[in-house]
Amino acid sequence: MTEAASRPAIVLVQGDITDQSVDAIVNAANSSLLGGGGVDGAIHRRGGPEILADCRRLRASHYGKGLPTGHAVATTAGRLPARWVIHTVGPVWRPDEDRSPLLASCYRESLRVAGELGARTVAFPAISTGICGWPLDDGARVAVRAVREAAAGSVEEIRFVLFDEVAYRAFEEAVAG
Ligand code: AR6
Repeated sequence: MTEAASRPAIVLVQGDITDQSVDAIVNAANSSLLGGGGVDGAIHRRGGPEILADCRRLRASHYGKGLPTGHAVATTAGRLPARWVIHTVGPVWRPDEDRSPLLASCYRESLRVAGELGARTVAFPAISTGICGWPLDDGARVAVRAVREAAAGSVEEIRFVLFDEVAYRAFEEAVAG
């Protein structure tokens, strides 16, 4: 599904983000940058040790205390069919607190980094909707609104890669709504 506009096209794909041939793949990381489960685990497994080596260098330099929630930083994509992985840290969902500005910031900051790199195609997972527990429908709405409002620089295509049909449908509704 493609959205025609002067803004970057929003494309929805059901599948595994590590299969995507794009300039930049966004990783739903944690602040340690040293790997984890979900998308993070899949990206490091498939991308190989070069990604972790870059992450360790970031921890040893600019991000000694880790990458804060809502921020984004790029590394090599190792053996993935992409040029860069952009790591961002999604907020854990809390029923008693609206943390959606932090989730929106993940998308906005990732696009800012992608634009600085000159990336034209960027693949996003549904950040925070797995281990972080964010309800899928709301996570999809925040994601779509954030990328529509963000400055995208060189980015021509924003591809949301949804792992299953439920996630795909949630994003389809968010794009339509
Ligand atoms: N391709 C596309 N989407 C995927 C894939 C994949 N290979 N694998 C899972 N998803 P999650 P989070 C979907 O848990 O909630 C890690 O331990 C999944 O179904 O990967 O942001 C990190 O280190 C869900 O819809 O990320 C952090 O500690 C979405 O991707 C923490 O998990 C996000 O699920 C981040 O949690």
